[in-house]
Amino acid sequence: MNFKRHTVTAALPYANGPVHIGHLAGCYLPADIYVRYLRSKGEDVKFICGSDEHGVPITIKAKKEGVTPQQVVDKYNKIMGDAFKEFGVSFDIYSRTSSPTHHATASEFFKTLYDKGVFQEEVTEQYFDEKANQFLADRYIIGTCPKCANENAYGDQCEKCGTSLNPTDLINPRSTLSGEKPVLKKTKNWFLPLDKMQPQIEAFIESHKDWKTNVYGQCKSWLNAGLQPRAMTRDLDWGVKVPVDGADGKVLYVWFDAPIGYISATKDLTPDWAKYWKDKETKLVHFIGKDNIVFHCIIFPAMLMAEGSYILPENVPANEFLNLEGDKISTSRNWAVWLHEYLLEFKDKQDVLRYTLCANAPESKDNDFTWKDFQAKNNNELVAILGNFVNRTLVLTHKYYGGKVPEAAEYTKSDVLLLEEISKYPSKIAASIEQYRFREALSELMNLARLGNKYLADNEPWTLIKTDEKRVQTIMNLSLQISANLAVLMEPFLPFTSKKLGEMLNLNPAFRWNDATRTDLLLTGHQINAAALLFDKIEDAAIDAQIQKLADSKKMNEAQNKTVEPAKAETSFDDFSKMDIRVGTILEAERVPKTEKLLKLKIDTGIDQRTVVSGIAEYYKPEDIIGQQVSILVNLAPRKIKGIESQGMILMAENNAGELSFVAPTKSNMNNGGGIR
Ligand code: B3M
Ligand code: ZN
Repeated sequence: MNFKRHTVTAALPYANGPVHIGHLAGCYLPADIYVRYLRSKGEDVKFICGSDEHGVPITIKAKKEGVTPQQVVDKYNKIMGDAFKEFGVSFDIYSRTSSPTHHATASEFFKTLYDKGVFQEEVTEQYFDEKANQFLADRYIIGTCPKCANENAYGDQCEKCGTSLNPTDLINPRSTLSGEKPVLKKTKNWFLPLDKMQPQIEAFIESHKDWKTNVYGQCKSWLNAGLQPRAMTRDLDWGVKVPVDGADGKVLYVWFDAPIGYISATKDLTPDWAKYWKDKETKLVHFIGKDNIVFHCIIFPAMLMAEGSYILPENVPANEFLNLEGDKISTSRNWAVWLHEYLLEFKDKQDVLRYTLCANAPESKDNDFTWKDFQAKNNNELVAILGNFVNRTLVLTHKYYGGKVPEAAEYTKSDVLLLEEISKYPSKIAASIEQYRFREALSELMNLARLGNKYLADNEPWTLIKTDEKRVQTIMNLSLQISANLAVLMEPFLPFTSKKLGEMLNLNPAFRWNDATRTDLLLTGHQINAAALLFDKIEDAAIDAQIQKLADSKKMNEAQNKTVEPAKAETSFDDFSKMDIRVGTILEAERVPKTEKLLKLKIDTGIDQRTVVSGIAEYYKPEDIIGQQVSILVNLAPRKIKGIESQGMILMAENNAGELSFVAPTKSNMNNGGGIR
């Protein structure tokens, strides 16, 4: 079926932290590529997003930061919206679920279902934290997943296996507020009878066997397990109030209100919103991460079906997860590449990240981002292939023709083949994009640049210019046309570079996707602008700094997570004063061969000079500590370490990153000289 228009949504991220590469790769970048492509095709499309500002993730964050939930969402709505904009994610609106439009829309939606008698009103026993005096919904409760035994599954979902859960499904539940075992308490809630709706939902899923296998497969496994009624309200105070009598102190379940956020955002965008949600000729596509599949493929469609006047999603292209340097991205462990930090360190290189994340997108399985690969993709692909081709073309055009497009005199057989090849790229790339295969689409785009590069290398205009000027004109004309086509076709993937190249070519900005089938986008005599490099090499130092930053993050975490040893048993003053501690000076230091940690030191204790073996090689280099004053326990019984008799012990102190340093006299007490006793 052909559609008249498109509504494309990207998951509303919780407004509880800045944006990292995992967000971008998982859903916002593919959605943006898709939408930019549709726009370039001249399609009528609305690209909808905003922040998800309700639910327990927000209240937990507020508690952690010691501020109100409203302050949390105000702060992060702005930070996240700005980051998306800076990376060229071209939403038509970035809205928020705390907006009055949203509260009204979600409320009304609930009321419609309520009035239609869709909900089952039920008093059930829910977990309650007596210490915090609060019901424990969703992320306020964790426990063992009954399906995969993950010990930290949330009350509404296990993030490990994706199963959607109710708090009462958890084995060994505990409150995340107090850590206590919760008690059961009666409360009334409104349930969506998914069990009764199963046949309808099943028919819907079955009509979409074309969905990505990971998405279709997950849906099937839920359906096979049998859908259960699910509470659409919660005993919480942050969210959209339940708009019916007898519901004081209750709000809509965040996964009820959040997807309605797509609708309210569209309302905020255009008075024509209903067309984008209710007209059967609109194609609705949800871009999400894999942990949101059940909500977008089963629960939200069930809500829409029950309401009755809305269209259902045509596709839900969910990505898997992106890992970072072999480890799961984690906000709490600061194991992430934050977009705002990236921009400070790699100024104006948004497209390099977009390129790497798309080339490595976790489309069909979890994937890994590594800094080395980022560097390689930049240096070996963007610089060496795309940048190099365009640069050679533009520089030679300036050199030979003062920047005026030369006339293509006569095409050789191979030129004709090339022209044919070029004209196929728009449909090749389009086919991949329309099937949500963005990696494949991007690699086809690069193949066009490769084609151009090879054409230059095979024809060597720089050699030919001495013997056959006419031929060079054709070669350069064709290379310029390829550059122009690249500028148009790269736009969805690399919008910043596309703009830059378009400006350098002085290309008519009205050219769109279908124009790139042509090979005359630049007319003979057309004046191009000065050439500048599209990409530059990223040096090892910049990459090493990023790797070091992650290593520091890991160290910091290990230090924070280290359990503090309990205090040792009491000791007496007499025992303490048996220890003879003096200040000594290191005279000599050398590594103990075949060990990682040990240094052999010669120390002047004031009484004598003696040898001490000390485990400090990780923290100090031998050459740096000659002359250093240290505290030394001189009456410790000598013992052999690696065959060397150690006659005492150097006193060390440990900081909270677990690093050791000498306990040494400071300048102010050094004058006192002698041992401290
Ligand atoms: N906020 C979940 C998430 O950020 C959720 C998505 C809502 S989409 C309607 O993973
Ligand atoms: Zn699980």
